[in-house]
Amino acid sequence: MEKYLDIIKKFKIDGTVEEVLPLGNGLINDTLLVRTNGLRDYVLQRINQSIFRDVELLQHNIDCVTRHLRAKLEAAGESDLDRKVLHFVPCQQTGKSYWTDGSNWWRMSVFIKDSFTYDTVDTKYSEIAGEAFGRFQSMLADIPDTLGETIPDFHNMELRARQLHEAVEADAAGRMSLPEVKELLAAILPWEQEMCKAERLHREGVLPKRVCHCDTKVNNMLFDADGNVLCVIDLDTVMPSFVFSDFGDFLRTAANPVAEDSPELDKIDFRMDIFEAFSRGYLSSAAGFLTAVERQNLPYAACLFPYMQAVRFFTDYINGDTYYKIKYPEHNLVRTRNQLALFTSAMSKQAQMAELISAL
Ligand code: GN1
Ligand code: MG
Repeated sequence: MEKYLDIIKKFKIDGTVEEVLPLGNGLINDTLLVRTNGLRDYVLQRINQSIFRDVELLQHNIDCVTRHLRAKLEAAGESDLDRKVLHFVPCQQTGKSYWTDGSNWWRMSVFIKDSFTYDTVDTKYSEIAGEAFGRFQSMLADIPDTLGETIPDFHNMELRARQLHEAVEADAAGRMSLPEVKELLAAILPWEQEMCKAERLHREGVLPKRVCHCDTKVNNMLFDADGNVLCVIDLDTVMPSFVFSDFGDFLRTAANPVAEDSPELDKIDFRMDIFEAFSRGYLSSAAGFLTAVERQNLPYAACLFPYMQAVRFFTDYINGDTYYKIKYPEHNLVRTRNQLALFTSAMSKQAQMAELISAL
């Protein structure tokens, strides 16, 4: 705890710190809960600068988004705003929403009390989450600020495919000779062209970029004790992207009966009940702004995200585990197999997904 106190002092917080505890299970940043004797507790995060190269841009995006969402909620007469939109605490010296000593970047936000996250959700929660993510996108549709891409081409499948090819070529960790690696590569490659459809549609001028969340994992949504959505968290990746990002990434986590790193492949079956519930919720708030091309391609989005995640985990394994936090040496390989199994299952249900979407 001692090592954090000096950092916490840089921010304008109420009360005296009593405890600093680890929080959540993110794969990128370090996240801590700061308990105080005052009215509010806080979340302290060290931003992973090797991944988010331009932290000022990242915080600029977050400042714009939280300001815009807050103003919208306020105008709609909502109360309890500090629980419905993230509130970053200013730095004492600079007033900015982060503090840096030049090598590490930190930020603090108000901890949202009596809130819950879930790693798995039922159909009821999926529908609520779908409505909430659709509303999030629609509230941000008229944001006046220009947001930058905090990780350029973050969800660009062509880039992810290229990174895989480069990793294979470089073989930095000497893993390309492993039979299981060869086998996975052979299973991944045939789908590459088909999965790069979004970029083609964008080049043809029929698929727009909109402000998206880009990390709509189930556990990035806070619920209150009664099961109502409080707010969307983890805004690091909020940036212009295809709507597929938010639709696909939620289903990637929610429609998988097991965790993304579970080795129990035989349990993996893309859950159509979750797909239907989430789509119903999402379309109830997003139908107003979606184009026909976006809507028609939602089944593709449901397949794209497990595929892209498989490619990303696999690339990291080949590179020697330099990106995602791992708990054991084969972790990224297990994650790859899991995501590939989910992708295969989703692909087999594409026609059924399309029927459901057109019926909604
Ligand atoms: C990372 O840190 P976390 O768990 O919120 C990753 C996402 C992946 C996810 C896989 C910036 O998110 O894109 O989908 O892991 N975030 C970044 O669990 O790469
Ligand atoms: Mg996260």
